[in-house]
Amino acid sequence: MAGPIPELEDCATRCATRLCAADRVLLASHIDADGLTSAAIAAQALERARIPFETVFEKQLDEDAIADIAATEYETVLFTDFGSGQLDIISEYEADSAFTPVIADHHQPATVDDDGESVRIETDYHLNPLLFGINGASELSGAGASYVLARALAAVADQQPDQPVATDGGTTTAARSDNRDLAALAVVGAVGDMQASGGELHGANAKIVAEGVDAGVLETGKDLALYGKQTRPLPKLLEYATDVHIPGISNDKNGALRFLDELDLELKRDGEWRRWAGLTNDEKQTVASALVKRAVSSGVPATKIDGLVSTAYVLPNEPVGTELRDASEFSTLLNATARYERADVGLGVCLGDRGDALERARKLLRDHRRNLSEGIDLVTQEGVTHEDTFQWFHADDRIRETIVGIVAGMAMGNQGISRSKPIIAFADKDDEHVKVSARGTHSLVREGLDLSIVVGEAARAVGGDGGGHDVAAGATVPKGAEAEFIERADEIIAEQLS
Ligand SMILES: [Mn+2]
Repeated sequence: MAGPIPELEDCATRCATRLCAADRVLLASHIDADGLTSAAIAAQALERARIPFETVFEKQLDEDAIADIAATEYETVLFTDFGSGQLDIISEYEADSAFTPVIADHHQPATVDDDGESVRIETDYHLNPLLFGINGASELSGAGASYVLARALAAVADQQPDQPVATDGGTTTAARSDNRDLAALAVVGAVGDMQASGGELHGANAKIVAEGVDAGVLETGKDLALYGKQTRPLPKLLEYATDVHIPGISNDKNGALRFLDELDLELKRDGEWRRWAGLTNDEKQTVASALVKRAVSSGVPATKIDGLVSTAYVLPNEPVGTELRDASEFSTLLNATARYERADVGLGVCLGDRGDALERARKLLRDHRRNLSEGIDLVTQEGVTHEDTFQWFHADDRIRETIVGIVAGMAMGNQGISRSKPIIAFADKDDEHVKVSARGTHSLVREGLDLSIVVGEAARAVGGDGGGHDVAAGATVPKGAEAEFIERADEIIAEQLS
């Protein structure tokens, strides 16, 4: 049986064969939307292959976490959505025969320094697109790598003659499942890892999408590129859509209402605002054309207007009007569970728990949104301090360090908070450390801003560490080092934007 990504086939089969040889497996995964879907895919594949396993989650796979894993009785550990970057530590345990690692990841593999040359660390069961010429940032996620492994597991387990065939009266026996139904979760993971650049998934991801469509667990089509098509009431869908700013609608409650009112459309049903997913195709067309017309007439450039349409990934077996039906809303729901360290809840939802787990996940997302809006209000009311090249605020313990970066980004453009300067936020991490989060805009990045360098260098200058991306980065610094950090950051940003 051919897998979805030919380049990875041999490696995936080798990993799957190793897993099938194990008495039991410890499954360790990252806590975020991609890591949760990775774990859910791997868990279902292991179960269908009748390999006993237990699942653990880690926010960061650091030395302590790996030591804890090594201290368990498990002789085989499957790492998903992390492991590659920690291969330097993992390989030491492997050399000591503490456990055999099997890795399905898409992050940059760790290297060792050999006389000034960085050398790749060899390990037998390492499934990572980067080792096979496939881009791990844009073409395959951790969930995608796990899916490739799951497909191979189905094929390998199917060939094992001693596997008793399930006789639960179902039409498809678990042992014979080809695991293509797990493609929907792989797509949710990829979307959660922001791999749908330019409005759609590419390369290896696109091949997984095709398998999901074939298996009947995915539908794709061009649709409005707005977040919340399943769950947001129409006026909120338009008001909160800020990726493409449409004057008089985006961020404008009354404007969005007026725009809808002027259309010949039944806006409410049974006293409730209708949602995009519940509109007929004709009604969708009416709204979309009016939206494009408004964008054109208010001078939004054509390239931006193209961005109003993108590929939607729909999970057709989930009920209309729920987060779970839309890959992007599904991944947001999972991220909410991850952000508050409720991986158990996120995993439950991925595994099909539509009762308790789904209820809890929704509550976490509601609470998260409330925390964000309270955070934004706080920053806007208290204002920011303007340095020459950037602006900053210190939230102390009033905004959680896990969301202070998002709050900073969302507050940009509010009263007194500029969009033409980067913003840096501080929040207490623990008694001795402060979390630093920096956010910029794409137009600042085009002018030369690279916040990963700013935050990394300034943090290391004051005894901390950090990094990230050009447009968004973070660091941890010792408490009390903020003033020095600000001074260093000001110098570096000045150089970048000069
Ligand atoms: Mn990932």
